[in-house]
This record gives sequence, structure tokens and C-alpha cells, in this order.
Amino acid sequence: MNLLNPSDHLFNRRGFLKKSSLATLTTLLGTDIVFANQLPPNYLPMAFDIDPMANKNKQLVVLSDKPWNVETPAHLLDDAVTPADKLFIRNNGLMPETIDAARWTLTINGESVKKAKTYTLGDLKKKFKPYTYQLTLECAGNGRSGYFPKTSGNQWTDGGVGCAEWTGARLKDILADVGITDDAVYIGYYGKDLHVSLDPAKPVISRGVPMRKALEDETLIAWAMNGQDIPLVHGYPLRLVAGGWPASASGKWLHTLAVRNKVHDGAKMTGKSYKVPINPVEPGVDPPEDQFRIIESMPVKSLITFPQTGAMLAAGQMLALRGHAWAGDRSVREMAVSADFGATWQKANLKPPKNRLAWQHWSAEVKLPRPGYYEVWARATDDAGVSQPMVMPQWNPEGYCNNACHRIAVKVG
Ligand SMILES: Nc1nc2c(c(=O)[nH]1)N[C@H]1C(S)=C(S)[C@@H](COP(=O)(O)O)O[C@H]1N2
Ligand SMILES: [Mo]
Repeated sequence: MNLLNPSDHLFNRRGFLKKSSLATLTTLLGTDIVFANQLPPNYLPMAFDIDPMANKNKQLVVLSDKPWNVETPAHLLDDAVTPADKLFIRNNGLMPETIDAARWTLTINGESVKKAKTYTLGDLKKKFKPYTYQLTLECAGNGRSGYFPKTSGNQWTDGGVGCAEWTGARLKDILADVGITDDAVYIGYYGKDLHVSLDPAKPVISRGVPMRKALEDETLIAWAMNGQDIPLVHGYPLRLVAGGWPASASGKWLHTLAVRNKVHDGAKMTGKSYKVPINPVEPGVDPPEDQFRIIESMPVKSLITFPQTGAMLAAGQMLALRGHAWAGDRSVREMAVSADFGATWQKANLKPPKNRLAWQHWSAEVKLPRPGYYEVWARATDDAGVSQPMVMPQWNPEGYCNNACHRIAVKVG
């Protein structure tokens, strides 16, 4: 899409940028628009007056603006902990326009609670011990653009992933306080966003995780990201965070959480959303719904975050590389890089994660023998011995879980 011709929905009836548009543009800019209140009607700040696909990757890339889907070029994910202005945005609907955090409540209900209970944000912060974890969130559609035949959906390249630091209460502590029954199977979240049709009766997305994931230490009801209030685009003021699983399970603008006595059947839990065929299919084949399973832990994957693809090196200069690796519920055991299209591999230095479900940092120094063009490939292996594929992994109709090796181009000389 081209922001030169912004569609009307960015602006309100009077032609001024909507609060949620401003919040997103602020995220893209990485700083506030100081005189935002002075913007003339229907005026889009010139920083966005460009075709984002031709922006030489200096900023986040807008894949769609209704709803907002914004990805982060790999080299902008170089920070150990992803800052707010570099975390991808994946909205299925329209962000809530007005939020009163002082009156925000979280209700825990569903078939498998003894009695439904409602907490204010203040109650949650006072009553439960806070925990802070770095948690990797990756959209299940990240890498979709690498599938052939092409599948529908946002054409994410590599940047639908990030690892921020989240603070909140453990969901298991809250559920213990509420009291759940033995027949609990799944949790399902409900958020305050609105369907793009503006029909309040239409649900946007309501997903969840099975109890074994819900009750993990690291599954949080979070009110802070990187030590501050969660930015509006990432779910202010309250969000479920279940690291290592499709980020679609981490509900933003959370107001209700149901404890279900069956697999949650909210919007985008049913049909083929966030599901892959149980048995491998030939590329292009789309089996019936009952032959799909829900994606749980995400597959092993890694990124080269330095240097940026297209780097130029002087002859004789060592190539310093670094990046991150993650493996859903697992940890990464080994990281390797190749500069000769996978013919030989060199082991990289790999750090342990800060905590379970955080991405791990790796680095390597590679000698490139003579002037010319190279591709550098990076490959992670998880603690079960599973490695990233060099080429497209198992094709699936919705284009999920593409964990093929990341690669960059480098020129010497
Ligand atoms: N309420 C709500 N929660 C949501 C979504 C949404 O559209 N609405 N999108 C989900 C999806 S598909 C992803 S990948 C992540 C994206 O989180 P982020 O935008 O903070 O990076 O949020 C998830 N939680
Ligand atoms: Mo997603």
C-alpha cells in the first residue's frame, strides 16, 4: 500500500488523525509528533509521505493499515530487548479509541470457574506478586511471503517477531485466587478492539491456550512493557502474554478471560485460522477443516540483526555478525552460520536466554576469502535437535510457521 493516498479511516469525521492512527504513527516514528494537535485536517506527516516498500528500511514497514500490520526489518531488531518503537504490530481489528485505565477491569469467567470474579487494574497490581520476563512473541504468519504457491494474508517477511520485557501477574496466581474446577481445558481472551466493519456485535479475535500453557510461570497478565505502561498499539492497559506460542494467543486490550471446559471456540480459534494440516500436504493442496490442528509452540528460528543485508566490507576485513534465536517452548542449543550457501558451517557463540521463553543472542566472526558477493546464512538448532530448514518448510494453506534460515547479502572489496 502507499501512504501517499491514505484512506479515510486514518482520519476522524473532522479530518483530524484519529487517536489510534496517531499512536501508530508515533510508534513508526519512534518519537512523538510534538505539535500533533496542530496538524491541518487530512494532513499526513511528511515522514509517511512515501511508499514504505521503497523506504530503504529505515523504519518499520507497513503491510496494511486497516487494520494496522507493521513489520520490523531484521536489522532494526538488533537490540537485546525489543524497544516499543521496534516491536511489530499485528491488529486484526480497530484499536479501542478511548481507554480509561482507572476504570479498566478484568473479569475471569467461563464454565470452569467456581464463581466469576472481576478485578480492577489497581486490584491486580496490589493483590498479586508482579513478575518480569523477556518473552518472545512471533506472529504465526511471520515469513508467510516465503511460501510458494503464495497464500493469502499479510505478506510478512522476517520482522513479525520481537522480544520485549513484560511485567504483570502470573495468570496461575489469578486463577488460584478465582478458583477453577477440575474440568478446565482452555482459556480464552476477550479484548476491547472493534471489528473493521465497526459492527460491535462482530468479534475481532478471541483466542487462548490450553491449561498447561495458561498455568506456566511465564504466562502473564501484563500491565507493563519494558518498564512502562504498555503502548496503546500493543494492548494498553492490560494484555495476556504467552511467550513462545503464536502471538495471536496473547490478547491485547484484555477485559475478560474465560476458563473453558472445552477448547476455546472464540473468533479465529475455529475454521483454519492459526492451524496447519495434521499430515503434510503437497504445496497448493487445502484439505478439509477436520484435518487441521491448532498451532502451539512455534518452531526454532533465528535472525541476523547485524549487519543489514547489503553490507559492504573492505577486503581482508572480518565480518562480525550477530542476532537472536528462539524456539517456542524449547531453548536453542546451537547456532551456526555459513558464507558458502550451506556447504560449510561455522559454530556461532550462543548465550543462554535471560529466562525461559526469551530469545537468545548469538554472534560470530566470519572470514570472507576474497572480494566479491556473499550470502550469509544463519541456522539455529533447538534442544530437541531440530534445526531450521534452509529452504521453504512444509507448505500449508494459511502460510504459517515459515522458519527457513534467514540470510543476508554481503559484498567485499
Ligand atoms: N485483542 C487483540 N489481541 C491481539 C490481536 C488483535 O488483533 N486483537 N492480534 C494478535 C496477533 S495475530 C498477534 S501476532 C499479536 C501482535 O502483538 P503486537 O501487535 O503487540 O506485536 O497480538 C495478538 N493479540
Ligand atoms: Mo499474529
